[in-house]
Amino acid sequence: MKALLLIDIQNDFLPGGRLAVPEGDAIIKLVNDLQPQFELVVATQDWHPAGHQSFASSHAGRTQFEEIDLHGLPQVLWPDHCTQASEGAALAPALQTERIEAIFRKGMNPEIDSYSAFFDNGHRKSTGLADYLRGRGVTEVYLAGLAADYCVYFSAKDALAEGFAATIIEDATRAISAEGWEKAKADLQQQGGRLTPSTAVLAR
Ligand code: VGL
Ligand code: ZN
Repeated sequence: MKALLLIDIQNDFLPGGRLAVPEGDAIIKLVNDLQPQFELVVATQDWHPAGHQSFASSHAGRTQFEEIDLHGLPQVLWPDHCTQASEGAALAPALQTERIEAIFRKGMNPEIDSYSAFFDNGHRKSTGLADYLRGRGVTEVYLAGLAADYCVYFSAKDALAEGFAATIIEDATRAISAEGWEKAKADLQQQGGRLTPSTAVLAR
């Protein structure tokens, strides 16, 4: 069984949002068109408390997009984004939600970031997504959403590690950094991950 994972399609990652991904809005129509091709659609939301330690504003004298060491892990310092229940954290209004069976939230622990839909960045705590998918008979996941080089990439990587086949629908994602995305793709392919254009999925 194949599931579609819609990663962080939230206002703050769209143009005009607090952590805007270039052309992030361009994926939404495509994502809506893709949903009927899957028996199961699951979404995630980045969902940070105010004062989250991934926010540059939580570190005096630090600037946005700088990298620091946070409790032993490298951490990019982001603008404040996706604060719990804010407008920025809401799913994009143009995203069709009626087929989304479950929404997994992540990034609630203020001390650690959580790019992947499956685990926090230290792999300490699971979101429960892997067990949920296994319980629904899923063996293969397809990924779309934002941002390609962060949350989509780390979700695909963890999906592979959890034993799922993982395919990123390449035109249904956009990256923060083009260079970071190139590296991420090479790494994923090396681990057995796949990339596909949406045309191949829509033609099924
Ligand atoms: C994301 C940076 C910080 C993402 C979330 O959804 O890719 N990126 N928080
Ligand atoms: Zn975040």
